[in-house]
Amino acid sequence: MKTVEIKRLGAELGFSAVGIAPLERNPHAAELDRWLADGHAGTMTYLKRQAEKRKDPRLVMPGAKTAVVTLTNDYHDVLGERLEQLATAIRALVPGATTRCYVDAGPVPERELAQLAGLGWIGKNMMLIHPEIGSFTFIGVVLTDAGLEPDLPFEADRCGTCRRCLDACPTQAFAGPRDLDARACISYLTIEHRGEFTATQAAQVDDWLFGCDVCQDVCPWNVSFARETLDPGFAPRPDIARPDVGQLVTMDEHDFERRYDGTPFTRPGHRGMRRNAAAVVLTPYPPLHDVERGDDL
Ligand code: B12
Ligand code: SF4
Ligand code: SF4
Repeated sequence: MKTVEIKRLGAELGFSAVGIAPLERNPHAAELDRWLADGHAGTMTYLKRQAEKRKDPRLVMPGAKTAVVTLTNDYHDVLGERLEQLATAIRALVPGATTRCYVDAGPVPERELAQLAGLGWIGKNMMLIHPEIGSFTFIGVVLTDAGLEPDLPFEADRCGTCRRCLDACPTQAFAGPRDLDARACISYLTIEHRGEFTATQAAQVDDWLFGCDVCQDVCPWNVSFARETLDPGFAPRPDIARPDVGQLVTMDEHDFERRYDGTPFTRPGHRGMRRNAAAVVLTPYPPLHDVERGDDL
């Protein structure tokens, strides 16, 4: 009953889907180990540091028994607030229960938990695909020790013989189905990679300034089901949706912070976004020390 009530509250809060996963050892721990050993994580060293917890999410919050997993079809700042509201509702419903919320940043294997919570399957592009809303979703997780009844895992693999995502990737970043070498992925290069680009990396980035969605755009499950969000909390900001690439190359740190504070561009930061913009316009950019203090990129 509590589970039904939590799902109802989740829908009321604006989540597209909510499911409950049991916390147990990650059934795909070996895949994670192999992926890391192959060097596919590039400079994302935090993934190695967090590996033990990703392989056994019970270590993330001792005493936690289940994960309440949510899907939302847009960006995580708003999602974080909603997730806190859902956690508050769980604590109110189960007196004495404790909760911890995670969106993207923590050591939680989010796609695994979403599949275990029955919210969809992991596609060949590694995305969690919900059969009715596709894969343009963000996953939010509330770990809790409240005694909740878990859902059944989503066992089917609805990719079948399709391989559109693997073939469409502009940089052929997939070593195989469900095996992405992040080092060649435009999303990794433009958002997570630390350091300057080599000539090869700059060429791979081509005209992608920030992230890439090709392996989702071509997926039949998105072509059929993905819907643009109507949620006002996620309305696109024109300065982010269509930034002036030429300006970004020369923008100083102060100006960057003024314009992009609180946006996803702060993840690569001023240096990273200038580097991306320079790769897009393929022109050398002014030496960094002229315009900003050094940081650890
Ligand atoms: C590191 C990371 C990246 C890296 C590496 C991506 C990757 N494919 O691993 C980079 C920077 C490239 C990246 C890119 C993107 N990311 Co990202 N990323 C993460 C992060 C922080 C960790 C993922 C991770 O651990 N990767 C290592 C791999 C080995 O683990 P895994 O992805 O969990 O995969 C497991 C399963 O595939 C499983 N497995 C293997 N074989 C099989 C077979 C079966 C049958 C099953 C069931 C499972 C299974 O084993 C793996 C290990 O447990 C998560 C958030 C989180 N905390 O989990 C977000 C996350 C995965 N990213 C997300 C998003 C949205 C993106 C982008 C779309 C962003 C963009 N537009 O640019 C792209 C998509 C690229 C892609 N096709 O994957 C979302 C995905 C939502 C969804 N619906 O799936 C997440 C969950 C963040 C969030 N909270 O919403 N990301
Ligand atoms: S996000 Fe783009 S570059 Fe990365 S795997 Fe998907 S299609 Fe390839
Ligand atoms: S494009 Fe095809 S193979 Fe790739 S995730 Fe979608 S259904 Fe699966």
